[in-house]
Formats: sequence, C-alpha cells, structure tokens
Amino acid sequence: MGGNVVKPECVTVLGDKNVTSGVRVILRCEANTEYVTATWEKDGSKLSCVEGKHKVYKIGKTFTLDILNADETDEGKYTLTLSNDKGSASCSAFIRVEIKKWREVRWQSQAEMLNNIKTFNICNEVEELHFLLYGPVGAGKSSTINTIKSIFEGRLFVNCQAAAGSTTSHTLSFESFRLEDEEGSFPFAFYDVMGAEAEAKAGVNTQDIISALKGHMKEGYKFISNAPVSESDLYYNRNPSLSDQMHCLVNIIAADRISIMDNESRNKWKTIKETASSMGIPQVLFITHVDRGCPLIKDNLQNIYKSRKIKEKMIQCSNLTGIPMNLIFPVVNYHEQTNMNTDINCLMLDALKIIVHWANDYVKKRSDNQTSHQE
Ligand SMILES: Nc1nc2c(ncn2[C@@H]2O[C@H](COP(=O)(O)OP(=O)(O)OP(=O)(O)O)[C@@H](O)[C@H]2O)c(=O)[nH]1
Ligand SMILES: [Mg+2]
Repeated sequence: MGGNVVKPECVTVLGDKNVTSGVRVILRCEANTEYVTATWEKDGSKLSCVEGKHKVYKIGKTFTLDILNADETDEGKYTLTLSNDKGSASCSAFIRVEIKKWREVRWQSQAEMLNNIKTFNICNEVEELHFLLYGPVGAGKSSTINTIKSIFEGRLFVNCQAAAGSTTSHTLSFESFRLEDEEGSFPFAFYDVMGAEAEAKAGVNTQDIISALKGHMKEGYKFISNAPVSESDLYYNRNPSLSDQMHCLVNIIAADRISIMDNESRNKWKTIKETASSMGIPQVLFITHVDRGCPLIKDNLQNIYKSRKIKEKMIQCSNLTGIPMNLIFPVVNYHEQTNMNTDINCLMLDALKIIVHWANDYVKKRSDNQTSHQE
C-alpha cells in the first residue's frame, strides 16, 4: 500500500431505494481509493450478513452490498464506512420495502364514491346523522371536518379553524358543521370539540365529551376545562332524544403522536370509549398526518396500504385504543394544498362511506329496540 494510502472519500454515494418485497437490492459506492476497510451497518448496528441473503464485496474501488429476495425485515438505513490510517468516510441510504397491498381504495372512483354518499338515504328516525370528533390538541379534528366539507363542496373549505403548532386547543366551543353544495344539503353533521390534553384539568373535560355523546350538550357551548357542563347551564339539554345524541364517535390521532401518548390521555380515551360502547355507538379511529415522515406516501398517496410504517402505526393504534384494525383509517387532511387533490379525497371518501353506513345502522338498531320495548 505505502504511498498509495489517501484519506478515503466517497466518489459516488449510496442511493435511497423504494422496492417491492421479493426483489434483489444492490447498494453500491465508489471510493477514491481501494486501500480501505469497508464496514456495512444497518440502522446503526453492524450488518449481520446472512448466508444466501447478503453478499458484501469489493471490486477495485467499488464497494457493493447485494441483498437477495428483500423482505420487510430488510427495510432500514444502510451505512457504508470506509476507513484507513488517513481517516474515514461514510455514506448512507434508506431501503424502503413496500409490503403487498392489503386494503383496496378505489382511487379512480371519486365521483362515484361521492355520489353514493350524497345520495345515501338515511333512515327516517332522525333527520341527520351526527359524528363527534374527539382527540388530542392539534390531532387534526377541525382539519378533518374542513377536508370533508371541501370534498362535498368542491372547493377548499377553511372556516373550521385549524391551528398550527399550538399546545392548547384552538377549538374552544362545541360547534357543528353541515355539508351542502349548489344542489342542496346532506343529512350529516360533524361536531368539533376542544382538544384533549394529558393533564387532568386541561383541554376538553372528559365529562363534556360524554355529555355530547349522550346529546346533553347544545351547540355553541364554550368548553371550560376544569368544570363540565352542568344541568343548569343554558346549553344543557335535559331530555335528549335519538336526534340530539351522537351516532358515531370519530377518534382522531396524529400518526407521529401515537407512541408518545401518556397514561393520563389513555385513561381519558378509555373512559370515553367505555361510554360510547355502553351506548352501542360505533367508534372509529382516523390517523391523520400520515403524509409526514413516510416518503413512500409523500411521493404517492396511493401507496398508503403498501407502507409497512402505516400498517405498524395502525397496529399500534389498535393496541392502544382497543379499536380493531378494520375500524382504523389513515387519512390526509388538506393542510398546505391550495388545490383539490383526488387522492386525498378518495382516501377520505373510503372512510366516510363506511362510517355513514355504521352511524345509520346504529340509529336503525336503536329505534328498532325502542319500538320493541314499547310493544
Ligand atoms: N401534514 C398534515 N398536517 C395536518 C393534517 N391534519 C391537520 N394538519 C395540521 O395540523 C395542525 C392542527 O390541526 P387542527 O385541525 O387544528 O387540529 P385540532 O385537532 O382541531 O386541534 P385543536 O382544535 O387545537 O384541538 C394544523 O396546522 C393543520 O394544518 C394532516 O393530515 N397532515
Ligand atoms: Mg380544532
């Protein structure tokens, strides 16, 4: 070697790769010298090469990692470090392995899906179906309503205040949002509430959510964190009917907040879930902000059900809340866009068509039960 030893440098670097499972993945880097020791790492630990799976080799100044039959376990950040007496150089790349698509969204059928919901005949027992959105501060409750209204009305809707980066709730009162277009209105009302917070006396009061579920809370009520709505309040409905209560609870959580949810927030969630369950109200979970932190989705939202990261988030949510996977929907809300986006719309419509049916089934079941009790 002698005088040929120079400080290593990467002449070409490793490139990120999005691959489907089963393919062969090759990571290659060209160095300025062949007189180096090469070390491969995966996610910060030395790569443990598996016979028949990994091949690591060097030809002249070119260093290669060859992965055969890539699968989910191969996803991660790969780093090549080249070192010798004069120093070291390294470069990294991320290999993302798409899993087999496991849920279908009709990406090409926006008009049909929207029309099906717009023309959906709700049962006669109520005039409209009520959806209550609940979740932590900044989860995207107001933005979800904005997104749904935008889809129905064909233009971006921003009246329902959505806040950026605040730690206390931007939404302060109990408000409903209805859907209409130039042809008329639709029998669905979405109720926005103050966000939940971890501390016992901060954010929306858990008893207020229970009151809202049961139909005791009237629109316009201004939330007070440390005191739930009282029976003597002007905004308290003492004798709510099926038409006043909620028919579906839509829990909202941001994808990047799931793993950091504290015990106090979980307990609040549990209390609300138990109330909704005891009333038989359908409960679903929307995971928002899925566009953040997953390049596979950022590049193309249609990859959502091919993303391992999203599936993991959904499983994590299911374990956390006890809500089964088929009631969990990752969605993206309008947040930075200035134009309508068909993929955002289709993903939301796919969830909406399901919750509209469930809310309607719930009302039918409740009124059937009432009728049979009266007989
Ligand atoms: N990237 C991204 N941003 C989102 C998404 N949904 C909401 N946001 C942003 O997140 C922030 C909070 O959203 P809001 O809709 O105000 O959340 P909220 O749950 O109503 O919050 P509070 O009313 O304060 O409890 C806003 O800046 C939104 O633009 C999403 O799906 N993706
Ligand atoms: Mg809000």
